[in-house]
Amino acid sequence: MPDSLNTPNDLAPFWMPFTANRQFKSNPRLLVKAEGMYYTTSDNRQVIDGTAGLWCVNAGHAQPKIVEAIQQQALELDYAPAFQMGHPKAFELAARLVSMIPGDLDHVFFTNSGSESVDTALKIALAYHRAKGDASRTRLIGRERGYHGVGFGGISVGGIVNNRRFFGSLLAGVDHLRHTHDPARNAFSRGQPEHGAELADDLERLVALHGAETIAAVIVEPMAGSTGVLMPPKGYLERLRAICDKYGILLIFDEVITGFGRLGSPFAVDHFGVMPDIVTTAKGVSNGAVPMGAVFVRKGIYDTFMNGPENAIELFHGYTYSAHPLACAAALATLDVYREQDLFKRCADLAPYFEDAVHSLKGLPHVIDVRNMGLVAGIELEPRPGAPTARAFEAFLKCYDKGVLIRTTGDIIALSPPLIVDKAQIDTIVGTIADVLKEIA
Ligand code: PXG
Repeated sequence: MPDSLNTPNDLAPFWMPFTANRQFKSNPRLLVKAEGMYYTTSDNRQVIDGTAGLWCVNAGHAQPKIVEAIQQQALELDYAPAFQMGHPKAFELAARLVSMIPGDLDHVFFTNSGSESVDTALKIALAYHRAKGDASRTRLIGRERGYHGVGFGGISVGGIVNNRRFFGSLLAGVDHLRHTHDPARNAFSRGQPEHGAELADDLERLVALHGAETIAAVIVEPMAGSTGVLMPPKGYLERLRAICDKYGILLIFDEVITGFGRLGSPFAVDHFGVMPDIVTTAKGVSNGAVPMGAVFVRKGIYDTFMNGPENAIELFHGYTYSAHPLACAAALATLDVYREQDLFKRCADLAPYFEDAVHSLKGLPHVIDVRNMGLVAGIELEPRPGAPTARAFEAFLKCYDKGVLIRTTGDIIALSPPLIVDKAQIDTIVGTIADVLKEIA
C-alpha cells in the first residue's frame, strides 16, 4: 500500500464542502477537540467559538448530558427502521418539541439536516393543496438573498446567484420577493430596522402576476442568516402573514438558524409574534452533536392528510434516518440542557450587552454597517475595490490566528456564539475583531 494512503494528514481525497479546497489544503486549519466555548486546534491552540460551529452548537460543546445520552443510546438501540416502525424516543421528542412552540404547530416530521427540512416543508405544502383538491397551487415563492440549504428545492426558492450560475434552471414555477436589506435607510439599526415593511407587498405583485390560485407557499427566513444577517423590518413579517391569509397561501418560516434560542426566544415565531403554517428547523435541535432536522406543521395541515383509507401511507416522504435513535437521544438531552441552564433566557439577558459590544465597532476602519438581534450580529465591511470577499476572509484568518473563530459571508462577518457565552468572552471576540480591523488594509 502506498505510504500516502496510511498517512492521516493526506488532505487530498476529502473534497471539502463550501471550502476553497486548494487554499485550505495549502494551509489547513484543523480542529481536534471542543469543550464549552473553545475549540482546540491541531497545533494545540485554544480558539474561542464565535459562531457555535455553523450556528448549531447553541448549548456549547461537549455538554456532558448530551455526550452521555448519545453513548447510552448507541448501546441500547443503535438503529430502528423509520418506516412502518417506531421507537419510543421519537414520539417523546416530537411531544416535547411541539410543547415548546406556540399555537397549533403540533406535529413534527423528522429529517437529518436543514436542507432536508426545507425539501420536506415544500413537499408538504404542495401535497397539502393537492389533498384539499387545490391541485393548481404548485408555485413556490422564496426571496432574494434567501438561503434554504442545498437541495434542488432549497436552492430554487433561495436567492443566491451562484446557485443559479452553477446548477442550471432549478425547479420550475418559482418566483421571489425582493430582499429586505436596505443599508441606505437602515444602517446601524439595533434589532428590527424601521424601514421596509412595504417590501412584503411584493407578494401582492406576484399574486397579480401569477394568480393566487397557482401559489402554494411562501418561504422566508424570519431573520436571514447565511447571506449576511438580514433583519426583518418592523411590520414586514406581519404583512407577509396577512397577504398569505388573504390568498390562501401557506407561510413557511425557515428557522434552521433562528430556532432553539438564537434570538432569545425558543423560536422566531415567539420572538416576532407571527404564526407561520410550517416551521423548518435543524442545527440547534440536537446541538449539532448528531445530525437532525425537524419540520413543525399546523394541525389543520396534518389533519388534511389523515382522511384516506387507514392502510394508505398519507405522505409519500421520509428518510432512512428520520428520527434516528442517536439523534433523538441527543435532541432530548439538548432540550434538557436548554431548560436546566435556562439558555434561551440567558441569550435574551445577554443580548443588550452583546448589542453594545458589536455596535462599538461602528467607526472602525472598513465597517459600513452593524446589525444585531439576540446573540446574532452582522458586521458589514466595505469590499476591497475589485476584490469582493477578500477583506472579510483576511479578517477571518487573522482572527483565527489570534484565537477567535468568526464566520464570514461575502464581506460580512457573522457572529453567533453559543448561548453559554459570558460577557468577558463577548469582549474577547469583539475586541479581537476590532484589533484585526485596525490591522488589515
Ligand atoms: N435553511 C437555513 C435558514 C439555513 O441557514 C439550511 C437551511 C440548510 O441546513 P443544512 O443542515 O442542510 O446545512 C441552513 C444552513 C453560514 C452557514 O455560515 C449557514 C448554514 C449552513 C452552513 C453555514 O452562514 N445554514
